[in-house]
Amino acid sequence: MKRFWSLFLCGLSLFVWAGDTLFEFSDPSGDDFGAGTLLYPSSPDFERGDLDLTSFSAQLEKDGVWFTVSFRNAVRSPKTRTSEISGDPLVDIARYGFFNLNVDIYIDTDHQLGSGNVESLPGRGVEIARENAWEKTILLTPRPREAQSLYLALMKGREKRKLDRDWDAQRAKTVASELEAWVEKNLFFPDKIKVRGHDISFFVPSSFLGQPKPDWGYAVLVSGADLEQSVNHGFLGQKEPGLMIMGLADGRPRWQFGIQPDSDLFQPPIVDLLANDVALQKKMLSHYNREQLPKIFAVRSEKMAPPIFADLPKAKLEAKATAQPTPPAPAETQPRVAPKPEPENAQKPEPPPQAAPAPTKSVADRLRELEQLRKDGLISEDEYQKLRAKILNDL
Ligand SMILES: [Ca+2]
Repeated sequence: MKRFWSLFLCGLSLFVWAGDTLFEFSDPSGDDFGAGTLLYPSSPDFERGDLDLTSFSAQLEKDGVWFTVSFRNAVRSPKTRTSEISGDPLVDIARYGFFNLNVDIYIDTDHQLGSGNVESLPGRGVEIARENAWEKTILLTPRPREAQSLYLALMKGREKRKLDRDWDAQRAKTVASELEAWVEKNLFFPDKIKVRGHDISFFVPSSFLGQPKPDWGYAVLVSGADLEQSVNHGFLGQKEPGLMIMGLADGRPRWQFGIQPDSDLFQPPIVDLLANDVALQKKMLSHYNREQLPKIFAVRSEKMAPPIFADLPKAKLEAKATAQPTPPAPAETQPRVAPKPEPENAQKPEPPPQAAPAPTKSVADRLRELEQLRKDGLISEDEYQKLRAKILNDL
């Protein structure tokens, strides 16, 4: 009889009801330094503590879930700020009450090794551990609509490069509709958002998420938001920009995260992540080499066993970057559309190229890329004209 009751209670705990708190995970304070050496941008729009995650919780509602991320500092408001690029009020582009951070949430719903995706969003420079391969991803970002179109444009670009000469108008159409369908099922960009004090809450409907189970795993990454990426012509020369994320640079730049002297520029630009101890966060973000991106493990419950890190071959650990300004790009070999479980002997990601400075683009190339951005709907007519004038100025 005792056995029956414990089985019954076990089964019961797999269900949650509207109004229930699904979970509340806490994260240590004072660890908003990535692997230990990240420095905040020198811009007054950032201060230590802004991106310091202190808890992640979820409340079940009738038709979805309200997730809440809390930070050590009160959430910074875009009110009274102006864009350094266009001079427009920041509230015009960051309309949801916050502007300087992104939170990525990768959810593992089935706990099957290798079932799901391990690739993170562009520019994160990490992958999700195969043990926690994700089925659903949520990106909380100050410009969700723009992030979604930028994501689609980036993925379309990847497919185009892959298909190369086989790319034509018909192919472009098919790829675009496949990508849209894939994004609708797998990625969500919340736009129902409440900012209160230190908290940002955001709603994710059950039409996307399904019925959440208490044993789902969550990998949560906090990064700096590059708000005006789509209008920053600096990225026009790069192969593939990140998705609304600030990268790393030497020293203490104004609009990027810096690193302490002698630390590795290849480290991921992740400022904080959900892990119940700081040592584990440092380990996850620093355990990588040229062929292996840092692996992020999901949090499932406070009592779960700590992840085990496989030894990395020592010979490959000399990956000390000196001039590569961005973290290694996710390997193109990992399929983004209709992903399949990764076989044990899957091809390793290509090592990032040796630190070669990106070639300076000609004015004509930059104008063509700008034209493409306008065509893709990533910039407004006004932004287009301003940037065009800027580029022509360089002549
Ligand atoms: Ca923290």
